[in-house]
Amino acid sequence: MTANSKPLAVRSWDEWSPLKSIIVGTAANSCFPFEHERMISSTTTAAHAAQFKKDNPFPQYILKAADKELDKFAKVLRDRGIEVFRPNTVDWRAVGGYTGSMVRDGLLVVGSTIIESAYSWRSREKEVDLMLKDTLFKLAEDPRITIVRAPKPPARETLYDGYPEANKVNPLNGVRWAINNSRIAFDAADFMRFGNVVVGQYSHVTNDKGIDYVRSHLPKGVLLELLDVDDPHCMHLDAVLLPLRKGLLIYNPDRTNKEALSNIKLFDNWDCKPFPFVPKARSDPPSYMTSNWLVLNLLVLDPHTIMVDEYDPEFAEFLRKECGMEVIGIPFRHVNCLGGSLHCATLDLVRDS
Ligand code: ABU
Repeated sequence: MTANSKPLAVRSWDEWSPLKSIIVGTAANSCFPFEHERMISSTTTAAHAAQFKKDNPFPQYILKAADKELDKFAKVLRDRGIEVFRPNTVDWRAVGGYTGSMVRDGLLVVGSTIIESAYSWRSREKEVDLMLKDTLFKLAEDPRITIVRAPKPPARETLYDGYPEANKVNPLNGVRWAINNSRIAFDAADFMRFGNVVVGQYSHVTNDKGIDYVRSHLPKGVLLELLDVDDPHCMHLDAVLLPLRKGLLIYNPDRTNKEALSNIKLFDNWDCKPFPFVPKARSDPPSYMTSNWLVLNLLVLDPHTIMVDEYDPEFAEFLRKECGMEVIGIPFRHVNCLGGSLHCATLDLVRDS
């Protein structure tokens, strides 16, 4: 087989086509991220804000249990014939970093183009390099794969300068974004893939320059559409939208609605269903930085199969009965403590479409 006839190790255009290869995060050594006070108050849970300080690892019992959950998740995927890569183990405390568990946030894969996040959280600046130098960067040596590395951020952080005048507000709720527009900033998880359309949102970590930058690096023919999202703690689109297959989407009715979705032409002929219940409260183990809407943060394996957190059996039943999905439940409560659920903790590399 010549290099050019080898199947591409990175090719994934949407969130639902049959999954063939994926990265599953690791929890070991994760620390509370240490960021500007305005960022912490905008994106984390007020009751836990004091824990977001320098050199503060998450409790060991949470990290151990989270790694067990992630290992089990990886095994279930492997048992189904999906290739699973795991990140390097990193001493996050030693490097002033955060975690290896939320791999979705750092890289946006659109086809065979990988766009690295220009993180506004400086604790995440080296995350992708440290976690993935032995996996993703090796795969990306194939010249058919384009890897767009993050622009180097300035030595002195400028994103918090000039507040409040320099910061825009979210027009839907009047909440001022935590960051200004002085440099490119975005998290990959503020974007979701729908084939030749990527849907994105502004958030406390994604600004105008970030949106323009992502748009300019998308593969030819892929359009970026923006969704206004009504969430005072706005950060990441994958607890707002859950596409199950082409034409079928569950949305978070607290943050968006049919009218906002109808501004995106792609959804013209889609069945967009609101999440049908009040999501269950999550407090033990603690939700340091996430909402109950993690219930939507799930991994679709193919257009008729989805992996869910076994904590939400009511929603699992809805997905089975009303959406025709086979549902595979796994425990994930301790991974949730670190900032996300099954979608956040993964990065799909290959989906057959
Ligand atoms: N990182 C996803 C968090 C989204 C949410 O808590 O609603």
